[in-house]
Amino acid sequence: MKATAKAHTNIALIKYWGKRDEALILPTNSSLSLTLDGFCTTTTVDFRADLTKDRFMLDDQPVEGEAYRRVTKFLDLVRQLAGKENLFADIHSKNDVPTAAGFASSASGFAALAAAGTKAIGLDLGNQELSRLTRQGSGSACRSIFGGFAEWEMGSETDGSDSFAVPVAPAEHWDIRVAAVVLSSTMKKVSSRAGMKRTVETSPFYSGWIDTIPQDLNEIKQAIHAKDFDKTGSIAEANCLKMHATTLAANPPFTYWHDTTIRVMQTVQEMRENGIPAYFTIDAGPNVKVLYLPENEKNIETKLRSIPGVSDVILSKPGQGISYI
Ligand code: 2P0
Repeated sequence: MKATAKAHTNIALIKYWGKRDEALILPTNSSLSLTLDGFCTTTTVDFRADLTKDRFMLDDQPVEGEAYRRVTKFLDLVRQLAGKENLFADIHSKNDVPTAAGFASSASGFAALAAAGTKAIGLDLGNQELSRLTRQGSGSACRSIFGGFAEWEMGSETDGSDSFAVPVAPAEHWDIRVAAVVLSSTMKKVSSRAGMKRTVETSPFYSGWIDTIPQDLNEIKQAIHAKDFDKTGSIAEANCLKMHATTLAANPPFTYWHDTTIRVMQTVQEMRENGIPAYFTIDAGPNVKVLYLPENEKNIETKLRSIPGVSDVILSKPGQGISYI
């Protein structure tokens, strides 16, 4: 009872920022992302009758503690669904998501684990059902089931039955690019889980964030379908700024930005003023992701690499959803 699956990470253009149910991982807003080809996790799950507990190896190292607990807790859901509560697994994961790039490896990680785990235990789930299950491992992971652009529909049911991702446009629809700008200095990080919780509970700006999501989502989907780069980029950039504004008003206040983060943001805005279309987005960390079109790749990469405090620039294209190996 063994299966291997591969999944790619995704970058949110309309952010998921806040939970209405922490146990089931139900969001307070719908979100939309682009799955990237450069960063992936490959996971093999082997359910074996001779095991008395799960074993989890990440990049050939045994994992314990909180990361182990999250993986076994997720496999409990898989076991429950299959009616095989007493069957444990050997899990081997390989991460090709450079942690320094600031992409959440939990997105590709839980998508690959869900795909391999369900297949290994003999479940045959459709992508919608798989996305709904994956969501309970890590919210953003439910979008990585699909390639290209995907929307996580927040749903309204208390049991989470209508909260899963749906495809918006496949990777082949539009060759839009993402440069991950890696900063050389690090800072103490508020985890995205803790950050979104504090913001929901204390930020007076949070209601403003929620109020503007439906319009952002509607408009960006139209822009993606029309391959309107300026519209897609400007909505994504503004949405990112709104998310980060909520953290500044939280109690206690916090920000994920570093001085170099702001320098990269300003450089992107200057590039636009000089006629090079580029837009930024930032997740729960100091690194910046820059959206651009293939014809401007050379120019943009050179400019980003020249910013003091930038240690690397990693380029990526739209990627595919989960696959089985
Ligand atoms: C996103 N982020 O939409 C947003 C934008 C960070 C900023 O999803 O608690 O690791 O496992 O559901 O998915 C990061 O949060 O959080 C995230 P959990 P997750 O990509």
